[in-house]
Amino acid sequence: MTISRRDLLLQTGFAAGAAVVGARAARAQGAPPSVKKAKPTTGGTTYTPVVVPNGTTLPYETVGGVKVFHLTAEPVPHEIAPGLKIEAWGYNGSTPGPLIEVVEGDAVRIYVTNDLPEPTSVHWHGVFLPNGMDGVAGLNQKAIPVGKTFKYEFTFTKPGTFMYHPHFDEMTQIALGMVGMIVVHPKRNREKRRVRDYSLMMHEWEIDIGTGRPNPMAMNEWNVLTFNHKAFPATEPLVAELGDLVRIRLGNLGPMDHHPIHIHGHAFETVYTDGGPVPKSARWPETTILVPVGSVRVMEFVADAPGDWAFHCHMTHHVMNQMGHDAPNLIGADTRGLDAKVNRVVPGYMTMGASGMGDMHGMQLPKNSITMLGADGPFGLIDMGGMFTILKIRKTLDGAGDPGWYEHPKGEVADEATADELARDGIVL
Ligand SMILES: [Cu+2]
Repeated sequence: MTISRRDLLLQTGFAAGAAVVGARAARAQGAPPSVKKAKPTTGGTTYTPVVVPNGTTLPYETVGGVKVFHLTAEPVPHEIAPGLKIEAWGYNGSTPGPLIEVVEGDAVRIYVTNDLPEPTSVHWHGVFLPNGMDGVAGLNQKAIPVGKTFKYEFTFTKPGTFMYHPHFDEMTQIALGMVGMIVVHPKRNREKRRVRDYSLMMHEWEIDIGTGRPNPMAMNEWNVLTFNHKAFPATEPLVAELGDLVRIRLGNLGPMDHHPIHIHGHAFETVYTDGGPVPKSARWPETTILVPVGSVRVMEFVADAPGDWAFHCHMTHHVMNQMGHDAPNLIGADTRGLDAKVNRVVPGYMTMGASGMGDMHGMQLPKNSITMLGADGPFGLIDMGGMFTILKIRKTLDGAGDPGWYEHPKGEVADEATADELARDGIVL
């Protein structure tokens, strides 16, 4: 039986759920509501819209068969997580910029207005286009002066996942958040399952504690790591029902860092890079994929195990926030004498970190910082922040929103061993 994409959408109501999520995110960002409907495009192709956790999709108008988009590059106040607000730069009130979502073969006209305090340009990373539309200021075009609007015109000739970013003062503009994703759906869709399609952009920031302006001069001391410019627990979960095909499009336009992104409970295959589709014969199963700077990796797998599965960068500093860096190493140190002395002038003082960093959560945080955020989970503290989110797989979902914590079947949660169990299995303590 052949099931068309439109049938799937009608059967599942997934598009409607995505629209709600997108609209809510758009309002939160002060951006216009996103267009999240599956709609026929050139050639009658329909597609399952990509869900952008914590983000939006760029609306368009069709004029004479051409999809017309408008990006405005501008300063954007942004909240990385509750407690940390930054002065970022982005597009259309959003950082990262809204997703540009089109279909293979679409002709587009993308207007770019520059409301930044300096010139800019837009490079369409990975897209095949005429040289003069490639966006490298000085090489392919004049930089877009402050206050001016430029026009890019080309046709998306190959399907895939690509990105956009400035190619003028790249170090500053990218570090301040001017990045975005592009999804080009294939003209012919062959998916036989319902698809949950997600887009996540990775980024790293240096935000000194108490400050709100990310430091573009940083080269190594990144201390805030994000998915779609949010640090856990502000990252919206990814959701799927058992049997769904999950596609996660990972883009890395961070300034300097590569990210080994790891999934729990499942293995995936990489089906696209920003170069195009990966042939079936060249795929292999993975649980971690390195996404280098300036790259896209698109993973696919079938959601075949219910639960709340961690999905995160495996670099341990990348699931920490600001306090995980530059702190003195006191692990194993006996600081009791020091504590007693400091207590004479600072009553209640206690040196943190002597038995590891887990005890630092819950300490009083400096102003505008997420030094040790973490989050309350169903079993206590989840002591990771930063580039961390949760894939929530359920037998059935009520819409595309957060279904809450997973309820484990009895006997399927690790817990303290009883004396009887230890004795039965000959474990001597
Ligand atoms: Cu990382």
